[in-house]
Amino acid sequence: MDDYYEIYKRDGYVEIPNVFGFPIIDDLQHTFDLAIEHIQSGIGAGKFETCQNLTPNFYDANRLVTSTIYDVGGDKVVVDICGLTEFAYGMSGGLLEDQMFLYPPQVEGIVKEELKTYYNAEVGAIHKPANQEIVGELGWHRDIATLFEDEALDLSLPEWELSMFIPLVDLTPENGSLEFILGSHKASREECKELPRKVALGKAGDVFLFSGKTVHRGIKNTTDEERPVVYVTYRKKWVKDLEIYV
Ligand SMILES: O=C(O)CCC(=O)C(=O)O
Repeated sequence: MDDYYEIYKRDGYVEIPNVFGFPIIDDLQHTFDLAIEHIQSGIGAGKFETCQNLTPNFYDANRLVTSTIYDVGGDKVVVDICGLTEFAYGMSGGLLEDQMFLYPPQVEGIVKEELKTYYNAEVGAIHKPANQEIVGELGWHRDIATLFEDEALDLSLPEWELSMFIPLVDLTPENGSLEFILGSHKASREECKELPRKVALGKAGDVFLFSGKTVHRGIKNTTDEERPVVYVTYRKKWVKDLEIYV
């Protein structure tokens, strides 16, 4: 087992440096900018229908209460009350379908080891606005949709979902990084209270890989620069992402 995999298994979360070079980060930033500009201007102009088919996530119940979901050309765009915009719109084609992007060697081995076969990769992105002073942080949650509405049972099962986050800017404690509870992929909500926490502080080009079971939250962005992130979620094909696609 390599070192990154060992950390992933222990903490449910690992930071892997220098996975993507600057031409790729620039390309992602360009794609991201085009998509978010289309989304934000369309929302501003009242161009998109809102659709209310977000299903409550057992591990992130607040999401349903605090989000508005727009239909942008058939893709769901989730806008959270704290201004976070999560979207798959525009995040396809070209580089985003390249196997070297979806499965960089440092990540591919871990994904394969965890999910074995019969999984796919979906790309999405998250825009976090600047100057989030008044609004709150995205609360602690797991990304998985529960399989059996039973936390202990879900946690005892093999992995069915992992995500690779790719910050497009260097992350600092101020600009809206993510915070993880280490070991929480194997721990109940109660047990999580005793576990150590870590704020992910990667540079653009680093990635962080975490289990869908790992409890995490988004931190406020108090800087005056927006915080863009692209992510790839690896999921067994028999699981539906109930949170967005039902
Ligand atoms: O981007 C963030 O700050 C939070 C994202 C997050 O927690 C999620 O998408 O599950």
